[in-house]
Amino acid sequence: MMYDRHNETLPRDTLQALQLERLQRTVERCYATVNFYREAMDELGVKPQHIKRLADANLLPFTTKAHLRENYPFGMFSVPTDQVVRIHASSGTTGKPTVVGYTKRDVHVWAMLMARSLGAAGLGPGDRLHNAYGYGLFTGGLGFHYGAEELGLTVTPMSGGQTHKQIMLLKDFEPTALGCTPSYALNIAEEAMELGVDVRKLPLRTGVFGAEPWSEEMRYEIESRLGIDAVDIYGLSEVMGPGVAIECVNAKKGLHVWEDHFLVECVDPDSGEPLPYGAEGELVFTSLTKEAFPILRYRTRDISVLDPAPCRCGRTHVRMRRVTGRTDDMLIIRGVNVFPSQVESVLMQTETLAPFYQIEVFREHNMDRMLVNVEASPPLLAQGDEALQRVARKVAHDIKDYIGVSAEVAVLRTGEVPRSQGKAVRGVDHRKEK
Ligand code: DLL
Repeated sequence: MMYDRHNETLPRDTLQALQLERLQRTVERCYATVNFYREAMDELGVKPQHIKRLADANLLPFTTKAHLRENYPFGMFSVPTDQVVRIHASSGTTGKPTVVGYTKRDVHVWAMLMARSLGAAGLGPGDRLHNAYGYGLFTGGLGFHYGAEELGLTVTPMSGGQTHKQIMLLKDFEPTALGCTPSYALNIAEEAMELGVDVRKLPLRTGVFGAEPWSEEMRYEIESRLGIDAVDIYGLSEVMGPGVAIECVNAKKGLHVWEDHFLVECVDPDSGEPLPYGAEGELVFTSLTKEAFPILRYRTRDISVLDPAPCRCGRTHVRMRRVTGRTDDMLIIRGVNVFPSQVESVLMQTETLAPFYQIEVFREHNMDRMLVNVEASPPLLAQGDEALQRVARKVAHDIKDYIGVSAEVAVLRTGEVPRSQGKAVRGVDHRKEK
């Protein structure tokens, strides 16, 4: 497999010609080998030969998580299972997980795209990656692992958890890069401080964080606590895993979507109609090179905006704005749409707070009530209860001001908000409990 790094800077018309050719092959493959796609396309009266331009992608059926569940476990595979060398599955909070498969070539393409992603984050041979993404059915651990090896980094396959041990290895192995969720990075930073280890003094210089939404304010918090550059990496198992898109360390402004391997669209989450560049909507991905598990127009439920403006790094691939949240995570509070990341932005701008928070929503007497639990920083704690309440009132006021929703704010003591080992649970909606 060629490394195809030159694809990162292809002129857009050349890139789009490549996309069209790959899209046509993918659609043919899906129609010929996956019953679900053949039936869905027949129902819409679409044949592979109808795809003549990239814009014709919107003739194709959408794929949703429900479709994947209905075809559990291997019904969406496009190759006999003896050609599948790897299986991953996304956890799924209820019921059966979503299962994805990879051929040998798929694993290789993924490794190459992850290598490309880590390269965009400024890493290269000689760097050492401490990989604290979970290994297992989750794509984070192995996705980073193969990509880092492909790029020639030294990888420590630490996986998540055992935070004290993580800190010992960060000190002793002197990695230059850290991979984990942003919430876990903060957990590590906090425990390191408790153990008297100043991470800022270690050789660590880059963090590649993703798998959950995080705000720009959270980036500053992480960068200053760990003394590193923090870049945002995006991906999802249904489309491949980590490495679908990443910020370049040069600009840290929007994530380049590797368009030679994925066709990305942004659609209206309600109507499914494609939106123009610059409009906020739901990301939809079509794989262009996958063999075992090709996917057409997957509805991610992730909200973002696409920006085709040239980037100072020279890459020509479209950038997606950091994902502020999933439509599933959006809390509707008295008719106002609230993403946890919006609350996070307000909290992180309050200097006296620590970066640990969780939002709870209740319904009482037919009224929604939002409670924001957030921890005080040690200096604020030292000032006593009166000070905590003053900050709580100020934050409630700011939330009302910026987001337009009334919230109660509880400023708590260190350790009172649950710590994350992987993907943090930011919103707990008690209204859904029976
Ligand atoms: O989280 C893959 C991944 C691993 C990405 C490691 C980055 C780093 P899933 O478990 O299938 O795959 O979850 C995918 O996580 O649809 C988003 O809602 C969310 N997500 C992933 N990356 C980001 C990010 C991995 N950078 C789901 N910002 C996606 C916001 C993200 N949300």
